[in-house]
Amino acid sequence: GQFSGVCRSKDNTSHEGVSLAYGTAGFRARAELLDHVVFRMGLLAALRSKALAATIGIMVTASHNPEEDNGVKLVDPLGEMLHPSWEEYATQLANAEEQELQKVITEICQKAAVDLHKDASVFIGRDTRPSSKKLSQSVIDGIQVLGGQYHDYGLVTTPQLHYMVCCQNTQGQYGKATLEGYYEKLSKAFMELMKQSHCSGESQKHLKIDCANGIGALKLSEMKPYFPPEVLIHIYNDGTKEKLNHLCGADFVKVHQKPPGGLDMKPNERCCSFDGDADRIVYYYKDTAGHFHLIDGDKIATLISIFLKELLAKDFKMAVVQTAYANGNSTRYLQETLKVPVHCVKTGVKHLHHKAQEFDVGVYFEANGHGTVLFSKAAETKIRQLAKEEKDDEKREAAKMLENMIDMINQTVGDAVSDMLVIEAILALKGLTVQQWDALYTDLPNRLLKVQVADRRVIDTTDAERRALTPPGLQEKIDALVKKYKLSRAFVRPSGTEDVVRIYAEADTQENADALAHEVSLAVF
Ligand code: NG1
Ligand code: ZN
Repeated sequence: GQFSGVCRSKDNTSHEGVSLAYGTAGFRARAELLDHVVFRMGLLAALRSKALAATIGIMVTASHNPEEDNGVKLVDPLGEMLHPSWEEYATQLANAEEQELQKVITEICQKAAVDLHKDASVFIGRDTRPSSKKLSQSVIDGIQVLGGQYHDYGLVTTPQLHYMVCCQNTQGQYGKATLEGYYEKLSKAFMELMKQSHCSGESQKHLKIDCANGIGALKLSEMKPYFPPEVLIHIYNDGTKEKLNHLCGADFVKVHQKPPGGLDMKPNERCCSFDGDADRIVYYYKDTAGHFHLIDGDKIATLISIFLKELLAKDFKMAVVQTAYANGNSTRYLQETLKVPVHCVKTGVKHLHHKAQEFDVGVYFEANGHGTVLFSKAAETKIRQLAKEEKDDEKREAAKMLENMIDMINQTVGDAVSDMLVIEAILALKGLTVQQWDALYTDLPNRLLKVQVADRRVIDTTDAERRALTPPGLQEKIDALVKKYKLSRAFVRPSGTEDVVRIYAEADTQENADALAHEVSLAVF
């Protein structure tokens, strides 16, 4: 029949008892459970491509999760996350029994008005996990079963794949859909901005980067020749010695609030960490007394907002989008000191991205370091026009800076390489040291915990996940615990990527934040 070949050898049958849901970051599991899932996501990518008559992306990665895990996620035509209306199809396909597969495909085709005779085009990328190569081969098998075309980019960062998909579907308007095109676009904008910077302190130029033993190291090394030799980036944890994400990377640094292994930090040196697929970044340094200072996604959003606000003409509407995990003092600083509107949305990049699209300039960051800046089409056109035609020298220079920022920022998704260049450029342009940046505000002490429960789905939340609706009584217990401490806040939510419930607490001291988080975790059982 028309689906001949849909069924695959035995190792692709779904594994009994393992039910997967397309969550915050696609599917994630131990790599050996995923072969049939990625094959089916190859099918789904082809279906989505046929439905939209556009190129769809598919990335094999489990980001910051252990090397033994893997995952898969789809990328929509403009580089966004898969549209939520299709997440359900992804879950249905991934969990279908082998003999039901054809039926499920037919149902999806009916519901989503897919014409199977249409062409399909899929871009594929993968991270450096040992299991990724074989899994991406299964993705290709899935695409080919439905007669789709594909381009396999091989080893790329997640945001590079998003960039390629966007370039392809905008007929090159966003850039060239090649790695060279990506490196050229970003490095050119960076060098243009550096020309506009007047500070040339030697220490400004040194940056140590922990690449989590992942794809970021490979891609940064590839990018290095695009910069002149005075740009001094030093790559650590490049994957040649240690395991991916093991005691290093952005997630490790953020969660443990301590430096990664494999990177020797001298006092006041500017350092940063990427995660395993290079879509997150956090900065940090050690002061002369040896204390570790984390500069997370909230402080990155703040730095970028300060810079953009100064350059943007008054009539541009700018806002910052955060999640409930944003440090309370970052929100306060943005609203009260900087006077920028702040919006809180549910965890997950798709929610932040969607909200940020409502503004001329939308800055969004998760506290863990995933984020970017979106410029509306109208704002971008206006800025490019001002950069060319504005008579006032100062205003024209400002517009030019903004134009280069637009070209350097990966607007499709958070991108550690692009964000790093943005931050480095802003620090240089403003003549700020990492200590001055850190001193903008002081983080409220906080603690993030996770606990395993029988069924995490019994917790249902509201108010951008800041309040629990179910189980009954839980929110009241949390409210009572929060009242015991000063400057306190706490919430719980089921993770979308792990089988755990996450607990977040803030308070006036670290001891109190730890105690509150612990007490809330006991209330969850
Ligand atoms: P979950 O597992 O749903 O909390 C985590 C991160 C998200 C996001 C996704 C995707 C936290 C608290 N949660 O989601 O922000 O980055 O992974 O990678 O950091
Ligand atoms: Zn990631």
